[in-house]
Amino acid sequence: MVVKVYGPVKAACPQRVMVCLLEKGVNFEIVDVNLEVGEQKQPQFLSRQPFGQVPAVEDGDFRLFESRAIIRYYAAKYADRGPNLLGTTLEEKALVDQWLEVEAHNFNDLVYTLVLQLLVLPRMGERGDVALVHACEEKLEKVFDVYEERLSKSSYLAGEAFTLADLSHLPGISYLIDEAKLGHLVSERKNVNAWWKDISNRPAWKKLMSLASDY
Ligand SMILES: N[C@@H](CCC(=O)N[C@@H](CS)C(=O)NCC(=O)O)C(=O)O
Repeated sequence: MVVKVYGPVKAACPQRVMVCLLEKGVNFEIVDVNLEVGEQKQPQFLSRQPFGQVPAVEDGDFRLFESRAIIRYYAAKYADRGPNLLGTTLEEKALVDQWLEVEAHNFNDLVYTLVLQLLVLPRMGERGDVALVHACEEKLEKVFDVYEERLSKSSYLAGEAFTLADLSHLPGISYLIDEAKLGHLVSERKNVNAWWKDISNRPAWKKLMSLASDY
């Protein structure tokens, strides 16, 4: 039975799941959830994701939400298919987890706030908070400085192979560059820039971007 991914193909969190499935060569069906009209807060969707957010997946009888839990699940379920996204040794796995946590707690919140202030609120006719935008940008500069240092020592965040730690950053960095017009945060850093060029040129991400542009 084909995996169903609930969430718009243009939204960052569902993209995290979709790019993982594409990396693993797992067929999936996208079930659109219209965030603009608040479908994610309707009882029918809340039964899949009680916090009213996308994505959620349905895989036969099994349902799961939280994008990073979902990518860990599929990386493990299809460990023998496509690239190894989890690491092999205990230490490699721990490093993947470490950088996934960094993405979730140090990086993502800042990107989320910037996108909200710079794009979502203005689209709703509200003004973004300029001071908050500056504060987030400054914090994000520091996060990228840490990445720059890390990527001067290894090709990918968790070591010498592309893993979930890198994959999980694809939607957020893409939003920063294409939507929030903050690409300088990446391009001004030699190692981060080379890493971004590498991971964003992977066939799975390119395929997802092409799917998203057709919607
Ligand atoms: N921690 C959750 C966050 C999900 C999330 O923030 N989803 C956003 C889209 S990227 C959403 O549903 N926004 C609409 C809303 O919160 O009402 C995950 O990673 O799955």
